[in-house]
Amino acid sequence: MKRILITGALGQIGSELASFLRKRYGNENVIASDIKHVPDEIINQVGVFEHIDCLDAQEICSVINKYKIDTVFHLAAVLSASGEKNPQLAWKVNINGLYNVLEIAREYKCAVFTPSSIAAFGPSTPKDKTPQETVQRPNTIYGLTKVTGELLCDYYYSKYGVDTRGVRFPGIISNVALPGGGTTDYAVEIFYEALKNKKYTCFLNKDTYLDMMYMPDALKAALNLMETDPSRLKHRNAYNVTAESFNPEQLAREIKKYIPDFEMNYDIDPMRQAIADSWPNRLDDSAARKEWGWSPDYNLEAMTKDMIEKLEVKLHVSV
Ligand code: AKB
Repeated sequence: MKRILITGALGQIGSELASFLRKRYGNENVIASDIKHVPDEIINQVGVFEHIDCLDAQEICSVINKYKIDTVFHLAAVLSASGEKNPQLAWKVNINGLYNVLEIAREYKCAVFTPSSIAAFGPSTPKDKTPQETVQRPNTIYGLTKVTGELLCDYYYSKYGVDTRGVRFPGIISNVALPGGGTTDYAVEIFYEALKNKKYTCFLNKDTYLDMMYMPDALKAALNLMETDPSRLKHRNAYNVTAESFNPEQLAREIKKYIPDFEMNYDIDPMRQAIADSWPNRLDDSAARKEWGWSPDYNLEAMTKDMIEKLEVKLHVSV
């Protein structure tokens, strides 16, 4: 990787991936892009930025040309809960956007990283130690687009030799940008509410187990996979990765160690609960460990400690 383009760079992962990759490859070699325009107050922090709507192939093409891009981290996507509210938009953005990126990557010989998700699994998938290769019959539009995306990326690799790679991300927990429109968002919101108001009303049931990962591990996963010698990769699109699996009650208990009077309440959102119930409890990520050395640094305890320390500074509160 020498010249990198990130789509969806103002989103939860993109906001941190850009600075993470710039530290490694140099500021001028990482181009951030998004359909949104950069708010004036953060324009100086964003670095090289271009406006790209991934549904406009011409816009992608001209940026790839302008900066001689050789690797695309294609993050622009509509997440699970937003997708159920507007399935047509989710299909358009997640599938047509990816198709445009892959076609341009074929023409300009770019490598492509595309995140898949635990959403690529469905109710008939084994819930525990979910294998790398197993039943994939999701029942959300987001999940459908993720399975289709995995297959499309594999197709571009085998048919055209495009160097496509991806991971099935779990819920990502971070303290920089908020997630938007996901089912796992509770695991981020809870920290902000705990620190600001000492209480949180969770939209998922207390015993809903889901895979989760702290942002530093997610960034490491994307980078390590893209830097691995291609001869080691057998599964490409896309690798199961996880760092921790917990339910809302366990997360609340961990937060209470720092904020003893934190109060957790529940007001279940049937739509998001149904999505969460259709996803695995915990993935088996042994293929990623074996093929490119995946190994997370943060578990529930270490992640909670770091989130609280970072958010205390960001929100100007102390526990
Ligand atoms: C979502 O909840 O939609 C995402 C995901 C697990 O892909 N965070």
